Amino acid sequence: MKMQLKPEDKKKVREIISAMKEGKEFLLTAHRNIDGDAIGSELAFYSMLKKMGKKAVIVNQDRTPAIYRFLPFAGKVKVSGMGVTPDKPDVSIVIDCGSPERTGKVFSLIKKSRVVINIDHHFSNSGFASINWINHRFSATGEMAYFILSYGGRMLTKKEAECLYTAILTDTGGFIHNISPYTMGIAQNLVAAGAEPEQIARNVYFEKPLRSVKLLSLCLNTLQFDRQNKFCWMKVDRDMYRQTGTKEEDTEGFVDLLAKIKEANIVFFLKEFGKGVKASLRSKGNFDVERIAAQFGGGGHKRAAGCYFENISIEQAEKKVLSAIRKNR
Ligand SMILES: [Mn+2]
Repeated sequence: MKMQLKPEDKKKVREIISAMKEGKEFLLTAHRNIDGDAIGSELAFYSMLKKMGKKAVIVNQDRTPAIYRFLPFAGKVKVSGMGVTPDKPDVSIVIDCGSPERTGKVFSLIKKSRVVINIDHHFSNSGFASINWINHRFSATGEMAYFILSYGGRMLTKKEAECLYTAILTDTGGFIHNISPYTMGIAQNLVAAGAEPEQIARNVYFEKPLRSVKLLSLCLNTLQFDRQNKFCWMKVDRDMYRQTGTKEEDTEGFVDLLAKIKEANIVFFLKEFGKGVKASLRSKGNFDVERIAAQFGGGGHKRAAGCYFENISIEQAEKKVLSAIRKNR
């Protein structure tokens, strides 16, 4: 299926391609608390750059979540502060990131590069780079990456198709929300290029270690409902990790379960993470959870957002999020 871009988007793709041709050493990065869209797009770009004979390194602030470690090239991803990173990258490609600060510790590396390319579909993107391709009409940055990878009739490899299919699948919540007219056409082309929907969905959604389900059972005991304001929340503390032998990453999907509660219009999930607390928020109606996350230095989309509270107890974080939601309700 032939996919057509609008002229202004085509122009951006051409600009990015020529910067990729000119560049020698690339740094690929994305937002902290990395998700499927960000990691899938990074890996696809990594493959493309390698095929072009370029040097490329992927550096992220956080470790790749376990559910994405099946992806091709996932073993190449470096976590900032660990392993060798480029001293002075020629070109940085910042993916799925509303602001450069959202890359966390990788920001200091980006600042050293000659050219910064910003590819993103978030509504609020500051246009911080030398080349900015920002368009919130795309359901995922993976869709934008698709147009770059297939530029000039370039054929995608099976591995690249798997990465981009995963990016789009996860950012649309399983091809459910934010579907643009491009989404299904691109997915069709990715399947034609070798992506296997069943195998990818199994890796991402349908395999959960027993310890994670045990953690969920403890977490569900904390479930609360604000009847008046119609929102639900639950939390995971360090003691629960200890009791079940789990880690922070074993909470994958917990917030999506919360979002299924019919009576709630807004939900949020809190977990103790490192020295602080991570919050994930979801909204079903018009309530903008990105605004809440942004108050605390986070970001995301209107209906799905997140933020991190440094050096704070889970009770304090809970109070802050509750009062922010109630104030804006
Ligand atoms: Mn995204």
